[in-house]
Amino acid sequence: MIEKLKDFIDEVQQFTADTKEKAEELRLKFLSRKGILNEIFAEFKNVAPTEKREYGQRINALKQLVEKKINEAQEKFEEQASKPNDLDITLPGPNYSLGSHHPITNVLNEIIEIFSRLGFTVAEGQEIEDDYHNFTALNFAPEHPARDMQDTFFIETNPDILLRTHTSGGQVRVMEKQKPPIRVLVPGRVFRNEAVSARSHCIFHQVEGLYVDKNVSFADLKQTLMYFAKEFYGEKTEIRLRPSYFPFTEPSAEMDVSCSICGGKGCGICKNTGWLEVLGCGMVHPNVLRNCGIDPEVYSGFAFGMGIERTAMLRYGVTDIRMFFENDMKFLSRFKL
Ligand code: 2NL
Repeated sequence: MIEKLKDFIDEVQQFTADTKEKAEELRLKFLSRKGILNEIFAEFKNVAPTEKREYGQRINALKQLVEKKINEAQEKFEEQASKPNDLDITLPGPNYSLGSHHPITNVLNEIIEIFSRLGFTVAEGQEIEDDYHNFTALNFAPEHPARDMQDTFFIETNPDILLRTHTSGGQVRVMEKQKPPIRVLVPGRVFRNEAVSARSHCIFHQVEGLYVDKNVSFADLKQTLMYFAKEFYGEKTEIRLRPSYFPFTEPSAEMDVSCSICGGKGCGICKNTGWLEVLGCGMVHPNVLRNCGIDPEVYSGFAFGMGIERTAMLRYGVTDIRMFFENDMKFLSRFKL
């Protein structure tokens, strides 16, 4: 009997709990209800009276040894769990991933910054406009094709309310409220009922500018836009004005800048012309001034408008306008500063 106990003590002494499972195995084998220790205690009554004392001492020693081994193992595992030994707390933490402005915001801010140096301030119109501010005040004839459902999104229940097709209604509202001199930029989202493709979208952004005062001339228009072109597209940029037509300006023009990609020599971007069309402009039509309560005999003005997506495509070499609306993280992260 005593020999058997000695063997168990040897066995437990040699035991090292390298896994939780092994420690649990040891506990089950010795300490559970049907475990070895209970078995040995049950044998106690059969032990010869002379051996009872030694037998009892060895049982206690075995029990304490098993408990000690299990406690040691538990402490070791707890320590490992709370302090994984591969964690180096002196290493720098992961970098925060900073967001960035949308490329449309970047380009718009740059345009605003340039014109603000010439005294232009910013006004915001409203995306939901009425027919008067979007068309009538701007000298659109009653049957003008832009008023067609095909081109403009109207509110179904009220054909007088629509999604603005340009930001000009914003300038009309400024002229209604404010006396000249007026120098204002109106940026914003505009809507056209058109098929979406790589080159055009039914939603896009525009920035328009308006300057009204006494003696504002076409020369002022040209000089202002040339300053903008050189600031935005580069010092060496040249401009050219071609005659055009808008209901709200007379005369009207389109402005081209010398191609900033090839320097005017001709390339794929400017389709070998050396020129890029960047904005429309003109002298504010007398009817428009009159509609806004400004006397065209006393005041004159110029106005211009440009598409921001178009401008951003040129600036960043983006070939599909739809990329600006997809919120594709790979695309957007290209514009981190
Ligand atoms: C373009 C052309 C243009 C205007 C916008 C304007 C506004 C008022 C009066 C007169 Cl209130 N004109 N705006 C003038 C000429 C051209 O935009 O191609 N935009 C993308």
